[in-house]
Amino acid sequence: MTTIPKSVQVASHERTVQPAPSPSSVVALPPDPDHQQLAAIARDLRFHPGAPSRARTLTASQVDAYNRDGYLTGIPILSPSEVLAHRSWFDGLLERTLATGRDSYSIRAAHLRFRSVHALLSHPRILACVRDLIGDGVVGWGSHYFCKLPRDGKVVHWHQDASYWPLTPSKTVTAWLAIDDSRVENACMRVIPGSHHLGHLTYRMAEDSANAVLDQQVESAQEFGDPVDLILAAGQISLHSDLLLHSSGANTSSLRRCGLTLRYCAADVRAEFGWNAKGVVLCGADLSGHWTGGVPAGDD
Ligand SMILES: O=C(O)CCC(=O)C(=O)O
Repeated sequence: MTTIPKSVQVASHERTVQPAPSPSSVVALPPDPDHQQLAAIARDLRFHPGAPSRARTLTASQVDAYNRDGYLTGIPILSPSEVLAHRSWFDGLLERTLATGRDSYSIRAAHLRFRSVHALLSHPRILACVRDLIGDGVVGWGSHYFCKLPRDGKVVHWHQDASYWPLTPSKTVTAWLAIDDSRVENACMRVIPGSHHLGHLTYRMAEDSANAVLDQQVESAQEFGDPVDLILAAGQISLHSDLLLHSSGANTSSLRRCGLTLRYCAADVRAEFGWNAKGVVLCGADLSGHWTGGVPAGDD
């Protein structure tokens, strides 16, 4: 794997209101495609189920549940001391980010900039779960902190991740790692079980851009089912399919709610618009050499 030089620009895959932060080490990637560009490429946006009979770390019934519901939750990954250490490193990063005028949702593609985040993206326990869902060849291509500050008022509208991404087929899964405890009161993520079977849903652009973290909104999402709150203790993950409808409300509490999204796809997924430069092969092989992301040199 190659080491990424400092001072190049990171493009984000998720459309937030603000661009990515630009402290010292930033990595050059092409800009995100807009919605017309995405609509113009052929994508296979269908759910691709995991194989319960091949599960090694998850149980076969967990893989069945993931296939049925589109998510799993409450999986322990980091010990209390490990999560404390990562939180205290992140607190410093957040402080530096806010000091540059960026917001608490602007730290993206962090695995290409920070060794600590690359280490979480390649965490053996997370990878073992992901492998059970998408197969042996696993590429880690995204990492984005969704950090809801106390009373910050921002919402994540109902959306499907795959809708934003120039990736095909949609064999991707997100591990949402709780950096803080994530509860209903501090606006944990919510999902609509089974909605990943509905294909690519119609969305509109969010009108409240000052309060919306992402710019797509699937209207009347709750007609597709009753939302489930994903309550997590710090150090646990949930896993969700790229087609699952999910959202989170405004944090009206005095407690911060930070989660790190770690994005994975199967090695046979193809990326357009240069997104292959974000992906690092973590398990198995990418014989085609499509994914060209590297390991950052350090943590600043
Ligand atoms: O953390 C949140 O509230 C939303 C996360 C999200 O939208 C995602 O994982 O794609």
